[in-house]
Order: sequence, then C-alpha cells, then structure tokens
Amino acid sequence: MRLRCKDTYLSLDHVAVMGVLNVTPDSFSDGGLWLDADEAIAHALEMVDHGASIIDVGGESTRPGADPVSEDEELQRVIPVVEGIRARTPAPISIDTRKPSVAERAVAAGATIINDTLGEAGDEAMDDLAAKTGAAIVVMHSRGSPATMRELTDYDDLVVDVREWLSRRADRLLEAGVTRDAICLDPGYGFAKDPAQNLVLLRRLEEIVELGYPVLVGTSRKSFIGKTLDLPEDQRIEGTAATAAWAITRGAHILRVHDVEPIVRTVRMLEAITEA
Ligand code: HH2
Repeated sequence: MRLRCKDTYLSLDHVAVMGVLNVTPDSFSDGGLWLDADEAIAHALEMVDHGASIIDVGGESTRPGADPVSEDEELQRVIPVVEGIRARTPAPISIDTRKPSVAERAVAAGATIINDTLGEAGDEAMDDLAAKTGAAIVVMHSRGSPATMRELTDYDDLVVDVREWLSRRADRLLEAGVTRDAICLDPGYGFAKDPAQNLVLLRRLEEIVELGYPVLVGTSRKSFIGKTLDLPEDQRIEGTAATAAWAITRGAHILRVHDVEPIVRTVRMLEAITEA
C-alpha cells in the first residue's frame, strides 16, 4: 500500500512513524518545547534521523479544553517551521490543523499531507484543497470542538459509528475529486471518547482497517494510557509502545508519536517477528 502525497508516494509496505511537532505553548504533553522555529526544525530533523517518515506540524492544541488560536497566530507558528523543514529534508510534512486556510498556506509552503482534525465539525474546503493540490488527507474522527468533545461520548456502537462516519467521509472525499490513494483514515483516539471507549476502539481496530484505506493511529501519551497505568504524560512511553505493537498486528499503517526512537524500535521488532 502507498499514500499519494502530491507528486510523491509514501510507501506503507512497512509501518510508517509520524513524528509529532507541536509548535504550541499548550499542547498536552510537549507544550512550549518547540515554540522557537529553529529548535522546532532541529527537533524535526532529529525525529527523521531516528526513523520518522513523516513530520506532523501543528500550531493549535486540540486537547480537551484547549483555547482556540487565531489564524494569524497559527500561521506565524507553523509556516516558518514547514518552510525550514522542507528546505532541509525530503521527508513528507503534514499540517495538523482545524483551519482550511492554514492547511492551504502550509501546503503552499511545502506540506504534502493535510491532517484534518475537524472530525464531524468538518469543512468542505479541506476536501476541495486536497482535491485541488493532490495533497494526501488524513481524516480523523472527532465530535464537537476541543471545548465540547468531553461531553460528546454517547454512541450506539462506538466502533460501528466511527467506522461508518469514516467510510462516509472517504466517500465525500472521492466525490470532491480526491484520489483513493490520497486518503488515510484515523479513528481519533482521545477525541470525544472516554478512556474505556479508547481501549475498545483499539481492540476492534481491525474493523476500521477492513475499510481498505491506510489507517493512522494516534495514541501517543494520551490520557487513556495515563488512566490505565496511573502515570503522567512523561511516563507513558511503554504504554504507547504497547498500543503501537497492538495496532501494528491489527494492520495499522501509520503511527503518530512523540517518542520516535523507542516506537521505531518497537515497529522494527514487531515487523521482524511478523516477517520471520
Ligand atoms: N492527536 C492529537 C493531535 N492531532 N491528529 C491525528 N490525525 N490523530 C490524532 O490522534 C491526533 C492528531 C493530539 O495530540 P497532541 O498533538 O500531542 O496534542 P495537542 O492536540 O494538545 O497539541
């Protein structure tokens, strides 16, 4: 399998690791660490050295309760970083945003993947942008906004509801003119799901993989891991690695993580076993 990212293809024959780069003061686990553009770019290059195949740049926290950021502020945070990474490595850059205008500027600056975290709040402008530019698009399930999503956890059958939403979302993208090989689906761990629901959504991940599109899993350091193990954000690497290993055996294609080096080792070890 492969993901079309404008005029290049990212091979997904091996599981790809997407390194998280939050250029924000308030992200839940690395807020404030990479606000300086030069330091952010250096961190991106380090993640590529450690085996990341994609760098995901975000300028607005999506954690429950996060304050929204203006378009200007978000652009000031992410565009110099996208340009700086683009100038130094061919690794695909994804832009993690809820604003089509930010995605558009980031794609013009060199991003080739749109990481659309709007979920059910969706904006057709994202679809049109993906169709027009040929950028890949990750569609992630979520409900409401960071301010409201904690209350929006009632589902008939969580996994069936998420699967059906992702399937309909992919159909809408195809109708908008996005090619099938440019679409990636994400169940949206931590977004409008309580801790127990996140575990179920992982256990039944195959039901999402069965849709036939590449699947991205973003569990890194999330609070359901913290709740399960009773550990703070900076002690969730092993819990994250367990979710990564599980997701790989269930057929996930891309893992979005903060701790690239240990997760790349986890992926390589898992793949060595499955290929033996
Ligand atoms: N999770 C976060 C942000 N963006 N994108 C996708 N596709 N999937 C995810 O699971 C996902 C995402 C939240 O994590 P993080 O970026 O570390 O935190 P914050 O939103 O506080 O910046």
